[in-house]
Amino acid sequence: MATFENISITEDARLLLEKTRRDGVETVWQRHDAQQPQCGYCETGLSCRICIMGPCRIDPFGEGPQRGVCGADADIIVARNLCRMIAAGAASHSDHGRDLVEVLAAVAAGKAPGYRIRDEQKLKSVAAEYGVETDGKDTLAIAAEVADAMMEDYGMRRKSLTLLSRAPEKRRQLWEKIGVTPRGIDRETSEMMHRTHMGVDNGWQSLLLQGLRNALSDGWGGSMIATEVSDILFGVPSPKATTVNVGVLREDQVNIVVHGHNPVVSEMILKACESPDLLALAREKGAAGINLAGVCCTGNELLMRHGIPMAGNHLMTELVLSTGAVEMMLVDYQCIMPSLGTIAGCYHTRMISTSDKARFPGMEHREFHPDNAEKMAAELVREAVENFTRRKQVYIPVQPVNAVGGFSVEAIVGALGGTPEPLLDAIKAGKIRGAVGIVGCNNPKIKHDYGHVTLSRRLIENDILVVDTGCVSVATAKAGLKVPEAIEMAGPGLKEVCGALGIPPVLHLGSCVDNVRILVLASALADALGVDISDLPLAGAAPEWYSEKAATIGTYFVASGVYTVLGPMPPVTGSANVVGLLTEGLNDVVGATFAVEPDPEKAAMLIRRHIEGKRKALGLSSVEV
Ligand code: SF4
Ligand code: MSK
Repeated sequence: MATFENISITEDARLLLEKTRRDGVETVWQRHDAQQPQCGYCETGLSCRICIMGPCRIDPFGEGPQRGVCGADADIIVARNLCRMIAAGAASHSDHGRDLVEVLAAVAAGKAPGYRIRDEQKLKSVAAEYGVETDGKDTLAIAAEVADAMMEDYGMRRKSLTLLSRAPEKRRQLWEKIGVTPRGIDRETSEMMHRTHMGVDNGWQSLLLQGLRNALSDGWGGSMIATEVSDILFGVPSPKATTVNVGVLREDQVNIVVHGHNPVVSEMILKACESPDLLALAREKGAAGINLAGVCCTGNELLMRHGIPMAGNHLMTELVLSTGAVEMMLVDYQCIMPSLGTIAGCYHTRMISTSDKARFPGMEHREFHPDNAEKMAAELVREAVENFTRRKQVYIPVQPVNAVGGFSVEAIVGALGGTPEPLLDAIKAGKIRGAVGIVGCNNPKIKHDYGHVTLSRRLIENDILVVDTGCVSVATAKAGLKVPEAIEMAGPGLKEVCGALGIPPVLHLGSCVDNVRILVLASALADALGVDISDLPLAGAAPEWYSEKAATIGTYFVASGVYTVLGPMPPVTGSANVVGLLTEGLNDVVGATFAVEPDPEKAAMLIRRHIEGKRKALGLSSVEV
């Protein structure tokens, strides 16, 4: 087992890891160690269990089998495995989007007490994109029609997704030309699963092209719908002050933590936490108040809209429980380790699963639906307050760090004075060299938060604006990069621009589905310059990714023209052809590629070189990297 210093760069993680050892609690890092050595066939993508003539594997050293029982070679097997990852990621985010559309429809039908349309303006602008007439119509009638039109995007009646219209014209023409324009959101995932069934698509190139289309159906479809409907129902985010790390838990208050991805449950929990009756009950039980905190992307959703503090990111979720300070953790879905129920059992924490599609060992299941959510949230917050008296020893070893979150595209453009022009001017003048979206998870294979923070620091030092989402956003906030004073760590140009605007050099754009905000911002910049996204000095990075959703995000970034550097290697090295296509060949297809570089210092160099190359091609000043 590595030392705590080698496991995480953050003080709260290290101190809580020591605590878990003292408490005899097993964590993700111990389980990762116990899995060593991990399977080399799976790591290289060379194992296949798609049918039960197998499982099969290909010997990468050429001494054992070179084809599966059906005759599939390394290229087919690797491509099929990657495509199934993309399909699973697209299904996850897009299903999350569908759940929000169902809430929108329930609100419109008057069947979702407690929920309402918080942003009519956004509803109307999205309605216009969907061709829904708004003049003289009641808000709920518009909401019903928008929900209906979005549901159509999930199906097979359309030739292309509605929100693709947000992409630059040149990009849409390119997608059309190469045959990757996504049609229905569910359709592309379903077709991906069909094509990867034994005996269907055995062209590794055609499989990967469908992988691009499937990822695009999420980025410009399901995930984009998730973000838009969240904004309509819960408000378009605007900059909010907040605090981060495990120190946001309060020794003197009832602590409730929300975890997962979908804001539908957590928004109702927040409402209940503000109830005067429940606050009075908390005081009766000896607590000074009710403190709601988030982890992972459900937390990001609340942070973006309400400034709710974040206790940690993916690899902190087990450690947060080991403080002994959490009265209740409520989970919805995605990135929730099945170990959490067991860990909570070592403390007084009550663990509640809330989604009909996500159950976990050691958790009580209390299902939320639009019609019962308000009532259920009040009941559960009451039970959390009552649990305060069962609390034993508490260990909250750090003080929270300040941060600012809530930078939707609307907020960024607002800060720029209503148009992206000032940002473009700063890029043209070379004060800002370019921008990078850093996204994704933590992974025990990479020192916790090291990839995120090191890469962000190196980029801002070199006058590159960073926008981040998901678990990265907590890492950079904990490192102090998300306050206006962080401009002191930026290069002179970025410092000047961010200083004048009063914004940090690392902007928090939200949760994992909110990566689509990066696509929208990139499109606005491309349109303003009259070029394609792939011409811009932009890049994406996922320095510590682990999930299938991150594979999908990376793929829709690349398919949208954004060069993307991954930290951990995806399981593709078993096929030189697939690796070649992803890292070089795609340039000729979509004008962007993947790169893989686990060392964030080297990743920063790759990205800077890419950005300077794009600047040069645009006729802007460039430097040798
Ligand atoms: Fe083996 Fe082919 Fe079946 Fe895969 S699909 S398990 S390679 S026989
Ligand atoms: S929560 S997908 S670990 S970013 Fe979105 Fe974090 Fe990755 Fe989950």
